[in-house]
Amino acid sequence: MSYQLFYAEQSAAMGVRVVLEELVQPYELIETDISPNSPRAPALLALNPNGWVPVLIWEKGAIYECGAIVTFLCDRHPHAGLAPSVEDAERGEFLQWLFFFSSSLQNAYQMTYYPERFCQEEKDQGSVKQRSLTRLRELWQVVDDAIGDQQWLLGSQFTAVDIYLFMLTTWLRDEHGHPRVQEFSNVSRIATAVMKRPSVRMVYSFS
Ligand SMILES: N[C@@H](CCC(=O)N[C@@H](CS)C(=O)NCC(=O)O)C(=O)O
Repeated sequence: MSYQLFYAEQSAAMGVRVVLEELVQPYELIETDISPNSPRAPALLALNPNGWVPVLIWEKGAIYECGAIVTFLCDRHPHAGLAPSVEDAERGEFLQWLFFFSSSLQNAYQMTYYPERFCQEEKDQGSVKQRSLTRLRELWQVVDDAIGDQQWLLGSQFTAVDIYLFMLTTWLRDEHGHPRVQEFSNVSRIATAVMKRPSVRMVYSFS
């Protein structure tokens, strides 16, 4: 059975799709509308009551949470070397970045996009937005400093966390007051390298 992926353009499901491409696994996309004022598809809600993508369906069930899905896929298909194995010294760092991206960085993005979800009073939205923009910059700086002059986030081995990093850089938007990726030269270098991969060019429709 091929995988099925609840999917929307510009969402975290794109990163999962790149991972599936890199793993050369068959999959089917279930395109779904996640725009703020649209109702969520009942089939999506049945699997993820939060109404978010990505959700991955596999032969024995379905899972949500992007970081979990990425780990699950890399571990199921270790031949591609997209994740250090549990015995490898880099395994801990791999998990660290995956969790940092999916909890801290992704959350900071959410707060800049949807400040109304993070405060009770409308008057506080501007303050939430300002603080989260600062936070987003601080968090990217942490990643940039950690990379230093390494080739990839984990050093010399390209892994799924580099794909995740790339995906997150595509969410930077001038209209939201986000920093430009070029402000973080090490992040930018890795994002540019990831962008050249055939899997990424296909999923993100770069020519
Ligand atoms: N923590 C979740 C967050 C998923 C998430 O926020 N997905 C976004 C797209 S990137 C979404 O479905 N948004 C719709 C909404 O917030 O209503 C994960 O990492 O999978």
